Amino acid sequence: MEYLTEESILSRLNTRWAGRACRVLQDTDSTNIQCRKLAEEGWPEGTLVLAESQNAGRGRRGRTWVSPPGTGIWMSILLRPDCPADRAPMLTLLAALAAEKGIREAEGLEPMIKWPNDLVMNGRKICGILTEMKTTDSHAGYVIVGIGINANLTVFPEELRDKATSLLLESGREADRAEIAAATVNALEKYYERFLREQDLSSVREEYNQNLVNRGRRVHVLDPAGGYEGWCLGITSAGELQVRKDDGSLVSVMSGEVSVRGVYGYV
Ligand code: BT5
Repeated sequence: MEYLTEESILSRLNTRWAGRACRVLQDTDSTNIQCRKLAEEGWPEGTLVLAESQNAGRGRRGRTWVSPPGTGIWMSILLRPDCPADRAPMLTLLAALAAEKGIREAEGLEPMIKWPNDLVMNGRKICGILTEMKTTDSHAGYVIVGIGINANLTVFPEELRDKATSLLLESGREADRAEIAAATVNALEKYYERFLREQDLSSVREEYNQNLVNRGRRVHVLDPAGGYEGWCLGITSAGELQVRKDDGSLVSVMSGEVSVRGVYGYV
């Protein structure tokens, strides 16, 4: 196993600002927590924090993210987007697309996106994104985009065995963590600059939809106000998932409110 170092990341970046300030930690609570501390201290946009392991890795809504040492890419990047706070959730979708591209470029593998914040291979999760934001009034103050990629994990806790996987388990060979991390950050800088220009996902929508595992499939929308099923058409430029319900009506599902599952399982 190769240890991650700042040098191994920096030497693979082709960015102007993303990842240029970079910290690699050994064991930490959560890279999102550490990145947030740097944000409060005034570190610049693009600051990147990686860790070999996290003892308090987290998912959405207080869920836990399993982050054992030396096997994953557990990283967070600091963004300071000039946009209204209600547009920041789109950054989750951008990060998913960037991670998908990073993995494809670095490893030649083809994970798919499960809207809004997962990557999957063969129906199992290999990557999750956690976007956390500090708002000032209704403006996005700073945003921490946390990306967890299961690169070389070989064992998972019992409860994840049938829904999680890793690049190593899928491809049979060890993944190059520094290469994937840098390729993801390289892609993210490009997508993010387009997002800032357009203030939405119009320029990446087609690429996102091409990589969207849900597209053209039957989905079950788990809405607290009442679940329903329908056919998934893809995302809108605002990052909502378009679903055609069985009564013919078209709904735009916002991330955050609901979860989406395949009718026969996780995807
Ligand atoms: C996510 O949440 O998928 C967001 C995960 C973000 C992790 C990164 S790592 C770097 C940064 N620092 C952090 O502390 N977090 C970010 P969610 O959609 O809520 O999914 C969480 C669920 O995924 C859990 O409840 C488990 O069921 C499952 N899970 C936990 N660990 C996993 C893993 N390593 N691989 C696949 N699934 C996992």
